[in-house]
Amino acid sequence: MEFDELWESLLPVGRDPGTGGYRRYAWTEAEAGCRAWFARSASALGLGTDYDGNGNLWAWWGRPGPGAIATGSHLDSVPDGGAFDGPLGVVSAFAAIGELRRQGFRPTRPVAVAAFTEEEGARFGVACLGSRLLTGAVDPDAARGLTDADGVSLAEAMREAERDPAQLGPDEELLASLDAYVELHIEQGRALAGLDTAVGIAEGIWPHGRWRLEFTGRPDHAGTTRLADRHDPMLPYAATVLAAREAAAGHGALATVSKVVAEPGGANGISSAVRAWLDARAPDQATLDLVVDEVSAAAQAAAREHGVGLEARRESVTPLVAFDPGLRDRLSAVLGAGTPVLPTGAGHDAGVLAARLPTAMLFVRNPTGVSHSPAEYAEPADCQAGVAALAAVLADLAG
Ligand code: HGY
Ligand code: MN
Ligand code: MN
Repeated sequence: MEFDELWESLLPVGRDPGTGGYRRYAWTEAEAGCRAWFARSASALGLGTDYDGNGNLWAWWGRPGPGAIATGSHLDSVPDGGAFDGPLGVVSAFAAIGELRRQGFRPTRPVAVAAFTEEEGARFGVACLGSRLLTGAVDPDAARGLTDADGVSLAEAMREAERDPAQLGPDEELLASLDAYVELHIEQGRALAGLDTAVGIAEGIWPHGRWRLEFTGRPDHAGTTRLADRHDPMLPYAATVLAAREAAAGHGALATVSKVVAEPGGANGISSAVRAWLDARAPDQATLDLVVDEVSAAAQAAAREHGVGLEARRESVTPLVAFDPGLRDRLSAVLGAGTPVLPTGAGHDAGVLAARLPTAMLFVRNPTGVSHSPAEYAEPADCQAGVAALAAVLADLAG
């Protein structure tokens, strides 16, 4: 199948008709639709689909085994995500294999297409959960106990989808069979936008992480409680949002508080609790630590000032990733020495797998740089250029 047909067939799955964004959360019906699409697309190429114990999907061109070259990305989305973040890598992987087949190319090694589960961490909070479990970066017991916003655990959600959560955990045999992983992804910035090239190569990923902050106050009446008598968790929460912005601006980093839940959520009452998530990213670990320390000190000081409790918990962190220099050079040799090499602040499964095997990434130009939004976009010709680049890289690595 060619790119357009694959792309069009995935496009309607999990799209919210109101916003035009995607809500493809791990182990939901929308995501099951994506998994079914994956199996159908693999089968149209004559490839079978396997699940690993962590719920990641694998389609194999050739018999699974040592020396394999893997490609792919993820199919889950953030709330109201765009069509490209994740799916572009999976669709391009199948399209590249189709293209290589048409060219009469025969791989001398197995080639695998992977779709990693819960890459965004949108449902259970831990980003790149599928690849972290695969590599042993997350404890399977802790993972089974993760819960979504409705209190449903990962173990329950997997059982509901007829997968066995007892199988969660590192898969050394699968990892040992992979010689390299190359993930194609839409660029989540505008570095390529002004250039006359549609495809870039990733240099590395900024260290980043996600922290959950729970401010606990005392619920009371908004119309009768004197200001001096309140223990309002909304106030230290607000101070924390501003402190995050200030710390990021002061250190050349990024910090965002975007997800927030106020309990019980009455317009005429003081909240009992406010839960918020801090996302912080920086070019190096020392800067990231500094930003997080400053935000956390400000949150604690504001919580104290308002007589509010504060519990902070780290949900997921990814240290600095420098993609394998040898593999990167090989990609440059295939795509041309002038191919731009770009850093990114966005996390990827390729960054997690980098701890265990050589990994690399290709970025496809994003004219506006917008991502994690229904407005995310790449030109069809640039997507085709991405497929051609990935096909050339796979031919080089697996030929
Ligand atoms: O959140 C991220 O960095 C990514 O898009 N998963
Ligand atoms: Mn994303
Ligand atoms: Mn992604």
